[in-house]
Amino acid sequence: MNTFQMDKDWLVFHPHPSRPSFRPPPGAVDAHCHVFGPGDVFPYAPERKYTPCDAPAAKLFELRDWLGFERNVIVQATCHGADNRALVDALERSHGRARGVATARAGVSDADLETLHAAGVRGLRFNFVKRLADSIPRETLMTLAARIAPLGWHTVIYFEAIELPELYDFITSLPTTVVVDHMGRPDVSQPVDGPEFALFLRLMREHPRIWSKVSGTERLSRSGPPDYDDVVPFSRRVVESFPDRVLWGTDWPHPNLKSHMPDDGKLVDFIPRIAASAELQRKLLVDNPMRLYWTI
Ligand code: 0GY
Repeated sequence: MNTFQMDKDWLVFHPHPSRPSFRPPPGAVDAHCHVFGPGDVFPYAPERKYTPCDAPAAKLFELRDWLGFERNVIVQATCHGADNRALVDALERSHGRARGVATARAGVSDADLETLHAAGVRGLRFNFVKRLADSIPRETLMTLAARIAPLGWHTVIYFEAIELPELYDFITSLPTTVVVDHMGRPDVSQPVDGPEFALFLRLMREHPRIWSKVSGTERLSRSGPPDYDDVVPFSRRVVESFPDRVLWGTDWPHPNLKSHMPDDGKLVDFIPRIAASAELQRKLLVDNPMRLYWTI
């Protein structure tokens, strides 16, 4: 029996995504997705801000195959706190076809980090989205980043655009490669050439160690499905300006979406609209994630 009841307004992932018309290039990586539970095997964290539906590894790998991807990067979500067991289990079940981004607290031992590395973890995620995670002192995060740097790991950062001015110096002083989730969550009702997104583009332009995921389309869009037109100029700008530092992911199982649940096949069909050439698509889906996750 599952002891965890998902939140009443929780939207469950799409049961039958369509087969995408766009065929990802051979070796494509879905570089932002999660596994949840199952809660009766891998309990959700007491400090979580939401209780999701279970979204186990087997379902994720079914989706990977259906959409035409070969690999996944599984990102620890806040509902599991710093308990990475569900993530590690999924990595083991992937037989080398998944890498992970974990969450750790100050007390993590070197042996724990080495165990995570052996399982396929290559980064730590710092979550600054206030509705998702309690704040952790910057010094603690900086110390963690300094500890993972020698392992060749990177830092994944999740924040809202409005927080960027305050986070800017912290992000740029991290001693690792930094990957920003969902382009720093821009407000896409503002112009792509407006001051808010300009700051994000400046961050990327002036700091070659900073990468961006051009994922989260369904999350950022105000115009909504099926076309998510308002996100296109933002994602396109990032892909075309920084073709060697971008990653794409489904964001399955789409935690905390309240308005609609996307059809993952349609999200894959969005890719050619933001990466128009075969070369950009190969960098986004194959070369970049392989370099970051499979060469160390
Ligand atoms: C995402 C988004 C969300 C959730 C989490 O760790 C998490 O709980 O990342 C969100 O609610 O925006 O894309 O991973």
